[in-house]
Amino acid sequence: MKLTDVELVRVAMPLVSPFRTSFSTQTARDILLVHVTTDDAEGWGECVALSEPYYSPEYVGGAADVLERFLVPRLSAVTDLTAETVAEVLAPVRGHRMAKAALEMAVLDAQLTAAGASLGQYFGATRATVPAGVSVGIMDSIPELLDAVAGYLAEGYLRIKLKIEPGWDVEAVSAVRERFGDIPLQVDANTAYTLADAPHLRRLDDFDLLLIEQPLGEEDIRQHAELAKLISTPVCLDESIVSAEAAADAIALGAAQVINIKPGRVGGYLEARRIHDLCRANGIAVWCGGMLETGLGRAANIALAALPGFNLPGDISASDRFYATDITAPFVLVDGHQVVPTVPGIGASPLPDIMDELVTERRWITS
Ligand code: NPG
Repeated sequence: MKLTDVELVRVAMPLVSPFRTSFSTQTARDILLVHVTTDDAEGWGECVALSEPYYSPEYVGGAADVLERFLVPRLSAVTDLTAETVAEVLAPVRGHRMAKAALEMAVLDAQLTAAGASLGQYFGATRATVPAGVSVGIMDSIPELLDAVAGYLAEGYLRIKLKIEPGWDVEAVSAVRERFGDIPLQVDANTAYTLADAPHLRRLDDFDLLLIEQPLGEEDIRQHAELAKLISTPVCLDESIVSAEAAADAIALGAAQVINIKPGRVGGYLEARRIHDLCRANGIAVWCGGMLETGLGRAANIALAALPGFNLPGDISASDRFYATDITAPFVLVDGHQVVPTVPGIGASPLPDIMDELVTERRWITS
């Protein structure tokens, strides 16, 4: 395959309600899509970088810049391009995993479309549906939180994840447990604590949580191993796991009993697959994280989550959890599950009429 053209497309997507985490409050997204044409087929990728560098060092404007100036020119020079070689061709550019992941995803979509294969088939997915969990942001009050959780449970979500931060943790978890009983429940701190908070975090042990996600800093892998000895809630890593190497180190150190796999964070779906394989071989539980993706990223995440090692529900909610109008045909829950796409390619493509309404910028960047 050879890239013939690459288009960077920005879409503005308002969220149905503000989504507050310990690092930001999102009310709308400025999403970068990568559209490639090749001599065989076209493909779409989605960049998960947020507008500001508060979750990770990447941000959407930086991702567009590195794609235009460094990543696309490198890939355009390759004449026998495959999705499996994208990471190696882009490796001289340090970091920028979310930008690289978007480009690899677009090439993979084109390759699979040309071959008439779905992403699930390519991965060797073993399930036709995957259980969906939902991530619930930090709220202004406990009654507001309980209303939100009640709504998501009524919609069929099979697991609730509560965002926490100092001042919004034990009380919120306790209220949800008291009201909804023995539902599958987990928490996500997005690096908001330090090891000195261990005695406080230990109070969460009483609530039989599935896991606590990324309580400490991104680079504090050893400290997560220390924390894991001090609390009984299983420790799950998200931000710290930027590659299969990082996952291997975290497992060896005892820093992660569970790993959240996000393709964008680790540089693409192929690296995500390697982390799945590594965790499966080591008996580490994994689940598929979400980054407020449109239907494009959602489709691909659902296919990934259908691999056999994904043994916990993912953050793979329905399109309407975040967006009133998605850029693809909407993903809807069926008995709390998402149906794994079977169409060729990554599993979804943008609907032109909706794109026309939401696009803020389109830019062809190939020579
Ligand atoms: O379901 O797509 C979803 C969102 C799940 O909470 C979620 N994502 O820290 O995991 C996270 C958080 C996030 C969202 C992180 C956007 C970064 C960007």
